[in-house]
Amino acid sequence: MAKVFRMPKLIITCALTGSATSPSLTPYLPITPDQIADEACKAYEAGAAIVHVHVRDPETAMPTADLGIWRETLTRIKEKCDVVICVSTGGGAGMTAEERIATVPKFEPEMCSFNMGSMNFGMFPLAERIKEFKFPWEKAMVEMSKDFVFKNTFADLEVFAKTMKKHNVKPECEVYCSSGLYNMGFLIRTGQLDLPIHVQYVLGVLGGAYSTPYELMNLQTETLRMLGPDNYTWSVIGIGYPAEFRLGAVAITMGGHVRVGLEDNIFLRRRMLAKGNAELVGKIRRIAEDLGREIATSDEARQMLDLKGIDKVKF
Ligand code: KMH
Ligand code: ZN
Repeated sequence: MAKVFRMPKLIITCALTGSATSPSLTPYLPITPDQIADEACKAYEAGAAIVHVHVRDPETAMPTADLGIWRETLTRIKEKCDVVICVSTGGGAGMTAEERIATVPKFEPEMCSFNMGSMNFGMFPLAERIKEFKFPWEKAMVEMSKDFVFKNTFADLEVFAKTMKKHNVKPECEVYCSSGLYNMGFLIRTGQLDLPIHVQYVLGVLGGAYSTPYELMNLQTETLRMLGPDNYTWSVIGIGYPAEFRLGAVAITMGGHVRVGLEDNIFLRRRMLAKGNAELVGKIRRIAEDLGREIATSDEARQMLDLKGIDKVKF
């Protein structure tokens, strides 16, 4: 008889605001440190164990690397709830690698994102969907993405990996297509990344792999071949609607974990905006429970991902 595969509890991550989501697309995008902290705690109460954080300038809503705004945001989230905070090192268009990694030595969070290579990152097709831009920088940012390279060279990867290791911050390896996996393999082989690692497949970016179950299966199968079953945990992001929920359901069925949130998708249903991150978390939670998968608390996620704990952060 076939062995019954006992699945781990599901870790739901919620990506609260991002840098690529234009504020003109939805009025529900959190902007200020207070709004982001509120959304983090609502997402936590809805079932998210981890929140993935970017910050924005409270006046202009533009993604920023300002460490004062970062500190305010991280402190407020920590004061309000016990969610795991995963800080973005992907940043936003125009930020240097130095600006993107600066939060790691400064705040030593439990987790941070770690993007596994350079790539095109096109948001320009969105320009046609936005009739009126709320902020002047938005149009330029969307259009410039046609000629933008998301730069994560081997030199950048080396600096990022060293900094994360030195400050004991668990990387979440963002893999957008198979080249990211092989870059990750190189970092592991050369001792720059330690096993077990946590991989986040990001599917549906224009410049990366499509957001279909086949791409997810391919990447996950290749990771398994490279690392073996005990050396990694994995999660998926499906960009846009319905990919966020469809790929989430596939990952839930396969024993992986899921990320949702306004950074990746703004719709709860076809043509219906989510009125906040908690609605997106609530929906994936319901799907998971209907499929028989239990939800992990933040402390269970800390244990599963071997995180150092919130008492060890510097904010
Ligand atoms: N915005 C997503 C497509 C990061 O912040 O490091 C990927 C992401 C990267 O979340
Ligand atoms: Zn991000």
